[in-house]
Amino acid sequence: MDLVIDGELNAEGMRFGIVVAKFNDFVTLKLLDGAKSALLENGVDPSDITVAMVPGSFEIPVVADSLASSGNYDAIICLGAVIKGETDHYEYVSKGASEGIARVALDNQLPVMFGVLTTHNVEQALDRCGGRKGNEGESSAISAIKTINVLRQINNNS
Ligand code: INI
Repeated sequence: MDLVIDGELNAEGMRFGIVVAKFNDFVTLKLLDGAKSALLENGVDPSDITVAMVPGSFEIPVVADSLASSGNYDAIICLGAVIKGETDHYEYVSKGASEGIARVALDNQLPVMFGVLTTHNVEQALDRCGGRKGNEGESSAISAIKTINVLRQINNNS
């Protein structure tokens, strides 16, 4: 029979680092609220959540890497909002953030969530931080818990 490994949504005893970009904080602070609520609802102790603020999404990877390599966290949740402007800056910031975050995850063998919105306008961002399309912070927190539990099952079975 197939062995199917699936992560359950139980976060008791888990420790989380959250990195939040202050740029576009009218969006990112709502992502933070969503992420924290989801963690607390699923059993995380408030004292097991560390929040690190960074100036913009481009600075997320270096701080996420520092938290990840400390060994103090089961997952890192990265939250930002890159909103397209008139120049190419958006492309560089979103590429730096996404590629950097992916690298931090693999370099540290730790779930590092990409809760960075990359949208064409403010409306799309507002829809995704507690509006019509949910809250990306909340989804990232839930994904983090499930991924930790998948990795735990794999590592316990090997
Ligand atoms: N940072 C963001 O998080 N979102 C943006 O939309 C954004 N734009 O559009 O410029 C942004 N820029 C700042 C960037 O993340 C760095 O903080 C800055 O370039 C200094 O390294």
